[in-house]
Amino acid sequence: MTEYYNPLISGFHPDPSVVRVGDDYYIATSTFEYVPGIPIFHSRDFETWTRIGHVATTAEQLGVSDVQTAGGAWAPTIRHRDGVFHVIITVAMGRGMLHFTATDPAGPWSAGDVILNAAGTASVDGIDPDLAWDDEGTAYVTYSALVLTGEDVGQHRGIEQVRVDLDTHRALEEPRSLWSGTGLKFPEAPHLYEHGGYWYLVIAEGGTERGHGMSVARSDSPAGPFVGGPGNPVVSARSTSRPIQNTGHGDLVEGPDGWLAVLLGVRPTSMTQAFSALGRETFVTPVRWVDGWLEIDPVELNPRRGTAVFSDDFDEPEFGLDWIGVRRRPDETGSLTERPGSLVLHADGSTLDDSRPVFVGLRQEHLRAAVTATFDVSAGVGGLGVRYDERFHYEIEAGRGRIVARASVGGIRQEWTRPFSGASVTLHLDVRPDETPGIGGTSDTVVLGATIDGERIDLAEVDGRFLSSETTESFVGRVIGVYAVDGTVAVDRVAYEGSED
Ligand code: 6LW
Repeated sequence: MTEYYNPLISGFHPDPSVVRVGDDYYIATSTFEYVPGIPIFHSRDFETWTRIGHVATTAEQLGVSDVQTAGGAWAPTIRHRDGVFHVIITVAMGRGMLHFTATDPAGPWSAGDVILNAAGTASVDGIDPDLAWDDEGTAYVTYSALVLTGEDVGQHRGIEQVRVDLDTHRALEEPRSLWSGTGLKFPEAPHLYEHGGYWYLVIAEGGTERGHGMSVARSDSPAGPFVGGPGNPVVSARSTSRPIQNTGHGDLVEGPDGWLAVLLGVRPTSMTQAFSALGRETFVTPVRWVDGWLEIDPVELNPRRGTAVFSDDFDEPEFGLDWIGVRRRPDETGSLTERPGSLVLHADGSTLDDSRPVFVGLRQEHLRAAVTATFDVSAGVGGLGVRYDERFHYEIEAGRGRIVARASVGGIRQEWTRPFSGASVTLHLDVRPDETPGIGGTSDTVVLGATIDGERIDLAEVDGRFLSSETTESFVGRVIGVYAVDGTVAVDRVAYEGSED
């Protein structure tokens, strides 16, 4: 039984990387097309984690302004050396493999430098880069050589490595192939550790879905050759009924009471554990070094109890750290100064079907959630919605004489409409986990409603299975937010309540 909460960081926070600096711990996670990107979390006890900032505060730092869906900020590695924090990451279909530095992990971070190949002609071509230094201070970038550019795009060359000059951001050699696992698909998420006289290479393999796992090899040198360990995979939930599945993509750290692995997982529900509504979350599990090899415990569910509450009355001139926008910053789509005490959203012709909606959102971080948003729609049409991406989203909107609930599922659309002539309205988006035991269940139900003249009216109850990482085949998770599609709307308050019960 883990003593730590699991999920450790709930909601759409995949591909975690962790670093310890003294008694402080920091975690960075993936953010894909969302801005700001690459959140940094801080803890001193490995229980309470606080979002303290972001590596990338603009879309341009990542190159995600027009990035295709599923592309963007994948899998960071966070490390610390000689007083400097480093984050290395590949922005897929964006700027490529980038290196950021900061002296304060809360930021500001550098603008991000591309890690160039030895010829200096392009980014090193691979994902999930790790950064490690040997005793002489030589920097090693070890990565998963999934080819993202050129005629070989989509090919996978296994785990590769280059020594890099971090001053010039240029590889010092051609890529070297390293041990790439036990033969399962998608060897990725490599991390190097020096421990007990060996260099260890920990990777994910099997794919980030139900076959996911972590495997380990060791060598006398950071450059290999590496030899796989006797007990691979050292952690996996595949072919089990564990409540946490897809466990893999882990990073090791010496925690307050022993070594730990921070890794991704999902919490699929329904009769066959088919649907992970929140997407891939961050989990933790104990690790032991035994006879020169790793033992990693299965990941145990230990959710935070009680109801978490978040609200924003938009009284501050800047967005809080929880807010994210799609391919642009929240303050590029909404104003907190135009009408003090309100978030003003000016429609620009886009809707939630578009890649750059006028949308400002929060991650759904609990299996059960109730979100309300109070609008002034006297001059436009706006609403409250939950999205995976442009093809998969549910929303309820008001304005121009009606209230509309809508479900968009891969091009299939259904609407529920009622007349509405008011100017002020509170919209509701509730997520209710399914309690149907066994056959006939689903993940959850999304209820879309409105309070009109003090009376709550629910327009639709929509099966939540179509907003899960499996059905959308997505790397992200649910994001719930407010948006505008016509004219100008003002949002006076957003309130989120969530629980795991
Ligand atoms: C990440 C890689 C992966 O870079 O997905 O499926 C990418 N595996 O490890 C985005 O999470």
